[in-house]
Amino acid sequence: LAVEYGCEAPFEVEYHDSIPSTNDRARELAADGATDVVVLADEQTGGRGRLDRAWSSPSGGVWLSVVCRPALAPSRVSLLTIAAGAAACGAVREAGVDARIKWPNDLLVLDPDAERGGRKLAGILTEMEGEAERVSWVISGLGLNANVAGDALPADATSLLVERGGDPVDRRVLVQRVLERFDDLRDDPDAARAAWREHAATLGRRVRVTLPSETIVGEAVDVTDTGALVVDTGAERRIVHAGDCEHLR
Ligand code: BT5
Repeated sequence: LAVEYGCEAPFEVEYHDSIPSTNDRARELAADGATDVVVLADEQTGGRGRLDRAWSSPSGGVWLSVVCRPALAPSRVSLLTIAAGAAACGAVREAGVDARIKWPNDLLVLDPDAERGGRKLAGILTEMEGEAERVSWVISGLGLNANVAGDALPADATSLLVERGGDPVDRRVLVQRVLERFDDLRDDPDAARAAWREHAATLGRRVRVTLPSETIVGEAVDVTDTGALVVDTGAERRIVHAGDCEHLR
């Protein structure tokens, strides 16, 4: 499989058949000073989502983490989640699957019959370390259900294999496209926002965003230049930096 991928510019790729978590390995590399490195695995045995949730990562997926050192303040790091989501969504759509982004980090195949209005195809986990002024490193972790059978996934999930009627994708091409797009968008907030808006399912939708201290309900109207969601509650415009977002009917 390492041969299937090869080594792709603009990132150096470290490939693993099986690893606990590419984000954990990327953290080790970041701590050693690495940058512009991608850790890519066929299978993860301890894949992580946000808030210590588990991420199923059977063989056949695209489980990858990019280490970079952008000239960004920590408050703007969500921009990389926006860039990664837009990059992944663009690449997925080139593979013939009509996915959309649910803010901040889910790629969904929309389906009005599904419990959450769509089936989850991919998720992003962004982690960082840094000072007040500037980050030291950022890791953008992407979990994309590529050539994974439906029965190996959680009930409300889907994969490219399922959506393409059993026709596997060329993961080498897919990863190459994701990384090229991410490289184009990561230093260009305007381009990242524009690409995100183009692929977003959330804009114009009525949403409920759950924060640790409160719940905000309203219409999602935009994403800011820090990657935050702008929600119009009718009474005011709220800027939401992080949280779980649900699309309401
Ligand atoms: C995410 O978390 O969506 C971020 C997932 C990031 C995974 C990548 S894989 C490469 C890198 N290395 C890692 O260890 N992690 C990153 P969150 O929004 O918290 O969603 C987690 C929820 O998605 C779980 O609680 C399940 O309900 C669901 N889920 C778990 N595995 C899934 C899968 N393979 N496909 C779709 N949904 C899944």
